[in-house]
Amino acid sequence: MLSKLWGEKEMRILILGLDNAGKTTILYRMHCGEVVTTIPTIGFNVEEVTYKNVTFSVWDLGGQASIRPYWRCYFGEATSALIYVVDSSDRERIGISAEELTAMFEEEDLNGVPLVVFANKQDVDGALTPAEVTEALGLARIRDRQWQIFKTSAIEGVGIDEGLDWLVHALKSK
Ligand SMILES: Nc1nc2c(ncn2[C@@H]2O[C@H](COP(=O)(O)OP(=O)(O)O)[C@@H](O)[C@H]2O)c(=O)[nH]1
Ligand SMILES: [Mg+2]
Repeated sequence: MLSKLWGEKEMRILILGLDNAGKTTILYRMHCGEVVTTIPTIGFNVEEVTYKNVTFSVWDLGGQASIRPYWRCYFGEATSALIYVVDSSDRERIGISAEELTAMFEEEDLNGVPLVVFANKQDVDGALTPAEVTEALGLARIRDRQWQIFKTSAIEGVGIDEGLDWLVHALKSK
């Protein structure tokens, strides 16, 4: 279904979340090509897959607040969509994850950009439900962008296609 995005227009889809959320696992699950890890001189790791006109960039949030001014220059205005990955089994850090997402909403370049939240690690006993993740992230307060949450298990390959499918439709309807 990603093939519906292939076209002329350059697109960048950011995959963000705290470390250990499952972002890299999801990137490999998408089978869009070879993952390339770049370490820009500004000093943070970015994993990227480019397939035709679409680039997926994975970046760990948290722990390095000082890099936030730099990543904007790096990613530029070309961000078409945001995929936010949450480790639903990490109740301790869900608050930090929420703060990081809120901080991303402050970025002008991301205004109006559609958001997919993956409530990942649903295979783990005691994981937060999508409703609990929605509540913790304050998603119901979002007014200026399309958003949707999906329950996923990146390890089992569950839920990712559904999320990408929604995203493709959101991008097509913009
Ligand atoms: N149980 C479970 N473990 C997962 C899932 N997704 C990722 N993991 C594991 O969580 C750890 C961190 O995953 P990784 O993709 O490296 O996270 P990243 O830091 O966000 O890129 C790894 O040990 C993964 O195997 C999932 O859906 N369920
Ligand atoms: Mg990673």
